[in-house]
Amino acid sequence: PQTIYLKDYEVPPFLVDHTDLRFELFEDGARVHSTLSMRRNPESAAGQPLELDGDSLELESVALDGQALSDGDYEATPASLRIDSVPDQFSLSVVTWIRPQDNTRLEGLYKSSGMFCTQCEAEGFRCITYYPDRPDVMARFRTRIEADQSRYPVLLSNGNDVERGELDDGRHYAVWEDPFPKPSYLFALVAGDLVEKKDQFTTVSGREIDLRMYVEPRNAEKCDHALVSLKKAMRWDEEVYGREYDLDIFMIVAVDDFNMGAMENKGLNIFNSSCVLASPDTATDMAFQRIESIVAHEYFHNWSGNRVTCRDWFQLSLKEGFTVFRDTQFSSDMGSPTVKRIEDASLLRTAQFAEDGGPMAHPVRPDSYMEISNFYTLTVYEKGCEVVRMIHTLLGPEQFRAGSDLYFERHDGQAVTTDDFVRAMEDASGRDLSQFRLWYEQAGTPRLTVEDEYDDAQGTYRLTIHQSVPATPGQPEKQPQHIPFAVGLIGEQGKALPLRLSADEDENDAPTQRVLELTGDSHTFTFHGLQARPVPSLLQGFSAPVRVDYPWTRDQLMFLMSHDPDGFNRWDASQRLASDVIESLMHQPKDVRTDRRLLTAYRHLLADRSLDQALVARMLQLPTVAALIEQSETADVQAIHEARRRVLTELAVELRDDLVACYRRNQESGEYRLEPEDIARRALKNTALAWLLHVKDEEGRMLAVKQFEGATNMTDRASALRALVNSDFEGDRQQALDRFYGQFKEDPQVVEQWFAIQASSPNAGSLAHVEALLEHEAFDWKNPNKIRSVVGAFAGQNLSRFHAKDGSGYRFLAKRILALDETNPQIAARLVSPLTRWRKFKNVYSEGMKSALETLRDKPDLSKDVYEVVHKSLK
Ligand code: DPP
Ligand code: ZN
Repeated sequence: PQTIYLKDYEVPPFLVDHTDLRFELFEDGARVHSTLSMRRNPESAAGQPLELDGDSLELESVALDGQALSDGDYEATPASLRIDSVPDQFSLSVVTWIRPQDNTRLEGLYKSSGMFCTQCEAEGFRCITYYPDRPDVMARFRTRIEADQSRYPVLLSNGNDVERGELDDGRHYAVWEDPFPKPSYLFALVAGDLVEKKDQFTTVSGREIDLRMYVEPRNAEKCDHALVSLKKAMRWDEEVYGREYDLDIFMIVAVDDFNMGAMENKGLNIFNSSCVLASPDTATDMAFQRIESIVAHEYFHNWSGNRVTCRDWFQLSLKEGFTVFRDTQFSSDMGSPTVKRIEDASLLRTAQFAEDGGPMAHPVRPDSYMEISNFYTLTVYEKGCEVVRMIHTLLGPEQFRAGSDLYFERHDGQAVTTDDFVRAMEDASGRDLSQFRLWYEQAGTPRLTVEDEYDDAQGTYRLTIHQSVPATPGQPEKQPQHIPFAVGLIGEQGKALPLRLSADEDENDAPTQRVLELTGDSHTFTFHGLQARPVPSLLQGFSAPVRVDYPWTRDQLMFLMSHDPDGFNRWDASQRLASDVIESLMHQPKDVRTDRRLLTAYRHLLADRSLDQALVARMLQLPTVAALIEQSETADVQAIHEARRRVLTELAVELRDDLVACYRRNQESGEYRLEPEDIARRALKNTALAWLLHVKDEEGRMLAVKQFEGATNMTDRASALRALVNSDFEGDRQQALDRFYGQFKEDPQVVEQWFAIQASSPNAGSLAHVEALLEHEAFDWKNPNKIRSVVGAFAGQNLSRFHAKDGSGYRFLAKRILALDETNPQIAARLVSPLTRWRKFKNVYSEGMKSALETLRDKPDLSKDVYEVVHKSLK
């Protein structure tokens, strides 16, 4: 496969003013009539031939300005259509035949549970018709859909519904017109037998917007949460960013078979069912929160993505990084900001840091790719979000808002670059972000090494910070980056001390948090007027996506856990302390006990009613095996898993009574409410339950069974099930699994949870059991959610089983990827990811991982998706 480079970007030789589509949908295929009003781009070199993108297309006819062309006038393959000589302005009409029914890649137009739907980002539109399928070609679309009326009563596309009518043979049609020019990746079509849920939103300027959600009839009761979330997001975007919705209707459709989480098509968002449908009986608190944030994310794209879009796919983070930032701000405003920050930072520190340290490491703005689908990554999304967050930190909220206003005003209707975004921020604020741009250009996670020195006689405290950015593939040398480093100093009584950077600064004017700006290899900051050596609270709020090394003592970490005014750093201290304790137990004889201090810290936490209980629930979670792997130099997964289990066992045994008390205190009765206090209460209670079952506590077992049977919501039911599945109570485990399946087998979203709970369990999820799940009646290789909930959960979350020393987990994964590569290469390529970091592991693992990658490499006709990941990983 070919590598595409950012440096080769050229403006499109032809532009499309108007795209007129007519779809005839049938049971054995679909005929697509497209008429494009095109003209040469005045900014492009003259005389270029017309070349359109295609993918797996069967051409039926071509006409130029109404004149049918014959074979010699053009060159057509399933992947391209070329006409050497065209006038400066013309209309091109093309008819293609496609087979949505056989489309297992789920790109372009395909069928899912009997309905037609589309996924065009990034390059799916070319699977529908020949087109200049690139985001910098923006056209006004008019779409006519024709289909059987009884099978497909609902016919949807982007924009406004302008005409409908009946046709012969029981068929009907609908015409949709989108007044906003858009790139082809934002095109969408849906045809199916769906129920409509209606709602309304009045915009800030008083316009009435029709909100409509379309789902299969069995899901009619699962729409409320998405609609409520949508209205909250619409209001929030007006209030916080001054963005008003622009069309008269906004539609959301849920489909079961979907490669991504959701898609922001203009006016017609299409969602993976698991990211939009919810009721208290079927969705957990986590699912409710995820849905709220994804609905908001897709809605926010209407401005950050659709009105202003990307010039090319190297700029993907322009819309994704900014939109993720917007959705994290939104979620933070809707719930607990500290907990939201902890969730985002843990994902970044485990998964994104891993990506940044592996063979697929790439900058937030990549400079090359073979298959763009492989670049919908944690780096582009999550690190991209952190980069925008740092701009927000450096500029402050007012100037950031001014920059965002300027960006939207300046670029509305355009396809632009991340550099245009940064420039708008600079122009609005007067700040120079030239060095800051390295965040978009350099891959790898910067490492900060911090040293300190206290001078008793002077009453000064000096912090010296060194930065280094590691080498990554293709980038051996790095320059220092511009890093906002938020710090505080905590005094003896747990008081946040004033940070005086000079001796003359008045104590009362000095803030207790400062954002130090690091730009060079090393900096020293001196703080004045300190009576005693303080404890530093570093990188407060995780102010930059970097690693921090500082030789904290366990006593200092204990101190920060109970005193740091920065909630994020309290959690961080708990994780550092627990990691340190776990790591020190690795390879130690079995009779070496866990440091008592960890026990004391957890006992205090369990009893602490003054702290945000959602934060307490988070702090009680031991670092995951994935996080511990990421923190180690060369990982020994089994040793990590064992040491973590030992610590968990000891904590649970010693704190047994505290856990039971915590459980009982947080046991709720009464109606299910999705308020932060209730969510925190359930989280705490269910953590306590999981710990009790981990040590086979009899009372815990009784509580779990009772909770499982009496649960009034899925959070409690699934948590009890998970606790039983992760326990050694094998009889109860099986009974609960059977009852759960019996009760929910008609509901795919719940069955996916049932699969994932088993596949990710170190106890229940043996390889043999996971293989058996693949044979289960509810498993379906055509459905990405099922694949993710069994194969993905096993390889991504059941790390002690996946990394079996005999290599069986790796061989299992490779075999499944090989089969999937034939049907859905995008999903196949994602599943390679757990193997890519083989160099991070001890030989006993890495050899097996590498040999699994070699098995993949040796398959003939590998898709370019899998090819790219495998070849880069073996390099
Ligand atoms: N639908 C995906 C997202 O919103 C890709 N744009 O991130
Ligand atoms: Zn997005």
